[in-house]
Amino acid sequence: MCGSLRSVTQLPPGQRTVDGFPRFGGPVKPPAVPADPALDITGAVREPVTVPLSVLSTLPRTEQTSDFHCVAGWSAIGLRWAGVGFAAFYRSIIEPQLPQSAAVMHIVFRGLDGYRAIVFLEDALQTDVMLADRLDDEPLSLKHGAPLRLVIPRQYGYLNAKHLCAIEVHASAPPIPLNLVLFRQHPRARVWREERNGILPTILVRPIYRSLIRPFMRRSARGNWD
Ligand SMILES: Nc1nc2c(c(=O)[nH]1)N[C@H]1C(S)=C(S)[C@@H](COP(=O)(O)O)O[C@H]1N2
Ligand SMILES: [Mo]
Repeated sequence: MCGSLRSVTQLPPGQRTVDGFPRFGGPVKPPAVPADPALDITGAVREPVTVPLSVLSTLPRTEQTSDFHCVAGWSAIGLRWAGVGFAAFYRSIIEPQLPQSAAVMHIVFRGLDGYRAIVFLEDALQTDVMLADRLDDEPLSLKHGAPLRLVIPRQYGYLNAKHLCAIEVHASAPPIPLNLVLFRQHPRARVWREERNGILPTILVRPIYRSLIRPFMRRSARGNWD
């Protein structure tokens, strides 16, 4: 009881807890994960490189327990992630590929399903941002983003890209994906500032997004995910 009380008092504005960690968004059919998964590093690098995920085992491993906040208004509490800190990955794998003059401002995380999340470098380098390959003491499931996903707990779920296959570095902001006005995502997506939408006021957006939770969850539960 004390545990749930603590979590509830720490929920960001406009969020409500859900039981467990539902799958949300993403394709109905699981993407095919290659036998030897890798990350393509592209954009403002001297030359694009392909980094096999086995390289992650050369970096220090980290663990964290954090809450997950979907922009639609549900939060999953106390997820135990394990993997590699993004800052460590950036410093030892990406930075050596940059030309000296490069001023990186944005990172694009791409998923095997074609998904793109655009994150400010400043947000991506926070100490709680991870490339996670384990959740709750199990290898990351296909449902939650195998083989590797971004965990960026202070940003809404839509920046927590699943099924990572590429990371792009950019000096200026690339165009934001998905541009129906209603769903124009906020570029920064900070949950504690309730940056839910790039255009519409929060008070209007909350009930609209909330009404989408049920249909999205129903859709996401379809397909063969286990
Ligand atoms: N590759 C990929 N990553 C994605 C998405 C997606 O559709 N494809 N949806 C995002 C959204 S909107 C949310 S809320 C979270 C949901 O993560 P979950 O399905 O593990 O609950 O994944 C995010 N990452
Ligand atoms: Mo989301």
